[in-house]
Amino acid sequence: MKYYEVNFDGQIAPSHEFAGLSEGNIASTQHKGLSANYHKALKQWQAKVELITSLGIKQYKLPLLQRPDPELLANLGLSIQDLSRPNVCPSQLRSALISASAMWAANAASITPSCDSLDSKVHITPANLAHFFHRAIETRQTQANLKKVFCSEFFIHHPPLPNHSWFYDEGSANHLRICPNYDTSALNIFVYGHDAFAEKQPELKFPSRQSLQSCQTIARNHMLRPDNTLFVQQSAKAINAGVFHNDVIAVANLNVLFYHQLAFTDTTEVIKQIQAQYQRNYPNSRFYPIEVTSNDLTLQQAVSSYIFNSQLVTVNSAKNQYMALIAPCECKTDPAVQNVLNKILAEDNPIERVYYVDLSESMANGGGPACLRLKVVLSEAELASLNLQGYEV
Ligand code: SUG
Repeated sequence: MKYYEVNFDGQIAPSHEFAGLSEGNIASTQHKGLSANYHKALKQWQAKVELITSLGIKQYKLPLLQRPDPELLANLGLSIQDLSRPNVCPSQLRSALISASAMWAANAASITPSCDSLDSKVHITPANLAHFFHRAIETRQTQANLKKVFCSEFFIHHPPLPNHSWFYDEGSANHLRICPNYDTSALNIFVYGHDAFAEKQPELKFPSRQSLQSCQTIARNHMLRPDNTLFVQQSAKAINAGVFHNDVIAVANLNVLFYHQLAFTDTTEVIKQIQAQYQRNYPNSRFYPIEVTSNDLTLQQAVSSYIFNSQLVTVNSAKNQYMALIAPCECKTDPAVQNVLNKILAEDNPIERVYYVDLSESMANGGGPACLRLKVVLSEAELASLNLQGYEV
């Protein structure tokens, strides 16, 4: 059966602003209170999805969440008018209630493909996004929307995990799949910031937004092969440098993993494990770990350029198949980042092109190209069964 990469982007809501709601997300904190431009944000996003489509990659959008959410307003005993009464609804609560944060669809859910699961179903768990209020309030509508779009017997919808730090879950932004091609069952790698039950907790100045327990629960519920699933801890250094999701420091596509040396607690060991597992499972294929060292790029440079939040896509051209990075244009300004990209292009690996996209409006809230999309691998039949009317781009 043929499988494809399918991208579902979140839509930009007219209430897009820079509210500084996400502690530990440096861009969000730095841009707090600056004026945001919805029309510019929309245009920038459109240019990105058009680029993806022009490369022959399947691209759709998810339904827009209603902001403010009428059900939540009723729950809080607030009227629309109350949103502009600071004595009733403080500005922080107002910003959270109208936040356009659902645009970052990489946090909408964990969706694992049918070729990975023991029951051959596509499994879907909406992320609880429980750490921040403005994100936690996405889950109810996101869950309903995912049920609307992924509506056939191919899909199993699980409820979001419980809203507690033991089960903090921020979706596919902390999940990587490695495999030789889309039709093959993959090595699933879940990346967590904290193990809720560990005696020794990492020394964090910023919050960890994904727990080991949520990763384990998702892998269990999604019926992933235990012998082909890894749980890997993010390094405290990375979180403390502003890596609030793993997709700020690592990106994978098929047999390529592009990551920073300080992405994980013991990156050398993690790569060794992936390499060994890959060779065992796919002896005829080569795994390409592309490591960027701290000498090449500091964590600060990685975070300010968002180089690892590029989308890494497979392009089928008339001549050949190659991979391309869809990188934020902020990567153009730092010579160290340019050196890294030029080195990748020159070396022996599948990445042959870098396309730059200007997403400054989303980037100012800590959302790069990869944050804006939920990447799902679907078979032809699963794709044909979706309810996509109105969600073409
Ligand atoms: O959760 N920013 C989002 C950015 C999410 C990026 N997604 C991925 N890395 N996959 C967050 O921190 C800021 C909103 C504000 O400050 O107005 C915000 O929610």
